[in-house]
Amino acid sequence: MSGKFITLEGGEGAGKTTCLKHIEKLIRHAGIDLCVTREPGGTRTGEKIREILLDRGNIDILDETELILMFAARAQHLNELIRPTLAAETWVLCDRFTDATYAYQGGGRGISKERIAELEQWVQQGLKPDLTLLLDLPVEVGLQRAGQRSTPDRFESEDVAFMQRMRSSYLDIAAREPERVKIIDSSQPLENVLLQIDHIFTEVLAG
Ligand code: T5A
Repeated sequence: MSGKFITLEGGEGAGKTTCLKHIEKLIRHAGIDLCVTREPGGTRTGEKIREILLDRGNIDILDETELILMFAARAQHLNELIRPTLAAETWVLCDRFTDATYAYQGGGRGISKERIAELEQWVQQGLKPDLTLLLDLPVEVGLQRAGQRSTPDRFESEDVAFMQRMRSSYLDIAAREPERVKIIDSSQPLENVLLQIDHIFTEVLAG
């Protein structure tokens, strides 16, 4: 037996922070032990790598460096936190995971899926989320929402074309893996978004 590994994905301004808190509440109310974490980050070393990746001042980071740093943080996260937690039969709820790499570094930056898959295989050794919720909304709506927050980080500063490619990549993954990846229409008002999540979790928590 092992805990369930659940990930939350979406473009900029999709409402992940808000939805993550709601999912956390649903799982804890069901009496299930839960660890909430995020990528890039989740460990001491991973959080240091996150700082490098998000810092807008780091304009010289190569696409390859960015990709490798994502997987470096992920290797640390898997070994230090995710695998031991799942082995202890505790569920893991992770804010972004490898689908984000396919969407941002693959779709956004144009790195080939094959290259990403090589690193995925090496670092994850077949471990994948049991369930992924993809908060999907038109790029313009997301950017408008995200724009109401503080200064944009290195990824939030990318242009609309980057965001469109990132969204398409996410939707491609969902189309290829409909059992694992559930699309949530997050362009809806928040109460409707949370209802869609409730609907999915009624089944997850019953099973
Ligand atoms: N990254 C990450 C990669 O490039 N590759 C990888 O492999 C990985 C793992 C950091 C960055 O790293 C990149 C992608 C990211 O750019 P992050 O910290 O998850 O990842 O960054 P953000 O996308 O910025 O995520 P946040 O959780 O900070 O914010 P969200 O999803 O943008 O959402 P949130 O909840 O802050 O909502 C934005 C605003 O919209 C409102 C909220 O109140 C808030 O003001 N809102 C709504 N308004 C109306 N209707 C709704 N339904 C609403 N839902 C939320």
